[in-house]
Amino acid sequence: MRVYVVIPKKYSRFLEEELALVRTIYRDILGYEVVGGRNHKTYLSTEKIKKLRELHFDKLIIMDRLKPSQLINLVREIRREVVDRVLLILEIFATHAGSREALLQIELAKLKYTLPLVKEAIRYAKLGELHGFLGAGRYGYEKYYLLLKKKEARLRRESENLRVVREVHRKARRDLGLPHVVIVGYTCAGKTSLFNAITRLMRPVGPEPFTTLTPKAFRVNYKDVSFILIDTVGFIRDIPPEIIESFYATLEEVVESDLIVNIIDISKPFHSIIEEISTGREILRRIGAQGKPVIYVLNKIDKIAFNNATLLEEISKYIGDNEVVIPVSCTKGINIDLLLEKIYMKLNKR
Ligand SMILES: Nc1nc2c(ncn2[C@@H]2O[C@H](COP(=O)(O)OP(=O)(O)OP(=O)(O)O)[C@@H](O)[C@H]2O)c(=O)[nH]1
Ligand SMILES: [Mg+2]
Repeated sequence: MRVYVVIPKKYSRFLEEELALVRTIYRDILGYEVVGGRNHKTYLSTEKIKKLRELHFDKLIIMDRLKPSQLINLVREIRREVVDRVLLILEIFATHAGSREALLQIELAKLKYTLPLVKEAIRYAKLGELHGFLGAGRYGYEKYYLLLKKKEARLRRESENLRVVREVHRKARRDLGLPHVVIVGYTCAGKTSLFNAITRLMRPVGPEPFTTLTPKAFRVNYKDVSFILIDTVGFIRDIPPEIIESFYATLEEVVESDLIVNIIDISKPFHSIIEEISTGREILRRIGAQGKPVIYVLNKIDKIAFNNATLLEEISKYIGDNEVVIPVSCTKGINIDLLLEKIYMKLNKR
């Protein structure tokens, strides 16, 4: 499967990251380009579409959020499959889902996103176009729509059941009276590496985005306290609200935690660091987790020039004077003990 990637100008500073997102699913990238203006009907300009038609790729990936009508118009114009950034993120999630619950959440999110597309497609299907788009081939769009609606209801029920099970588990943990410490952060910041460094477990880590989709909890004993440490799904910029809501099941852990450990990859360019901190804060705010005690962990210090005090200072300044900020390296085990000590102090203060 060979793909061609279109990246909107607003992401031109994060080109490599956006391409990394694509590469988690599509290894064979024929080429990419950054586009500026937007056509409200087809997203891409007529000239661009003409040019793209000549190229030999199987799928067009647009790293932006398209309106249903734009997506469908593009499929008709390019005559090949088109995937936008939301559908791509959902595809990544689907391939990494490690539990029935995660898979359910993703399927639900995908349905929520594709139902309006199918509705839009019904209009065109009546004209005999769009044969097979979104997998509707065998049914015809109207039947397909009803089928998806039914599926959605079934998934919702199953998901609700699983949520209840999760709730029971959490309650059982709560009944132990142990505080909950949850690690959050941008995807690839090193959440699982930190979880492993503290628990001495070997949960999978990796350079590609969204390695972890099923959060894990583990009991940690430190001095005279015990707490439950929880790993989570990573943040990403412009995460669509539908996905946030679908991941509420896992983000609930964050909302109900006693302490948040917010981990940041400081080996990235400065503008990315700043943007990731603010993306993280925005998501925490959206899920209603603002105002909780936070420890900021600046990870991967082994990758930056030793004693790069200015960088650390600049980041700390951005984070805010009253916050606890600790530079660490999860893979080299630097300052993990210091972090544990800070967690200990914060928990004792409660
Ligand atoms: N050099 C260096 N690399 C690190 C450090 N911590 C993590 N990494 C690397 O960063 C990558 C991502 O680490 P993960 O622990 O999987 O990150 P994550 O935040 O759990 O990522 P997702 O689950 O995909 O959201 C891996 O390749 C790790 O080996 C560190 O302190 N130094
Ligand atoms: Mg992880």
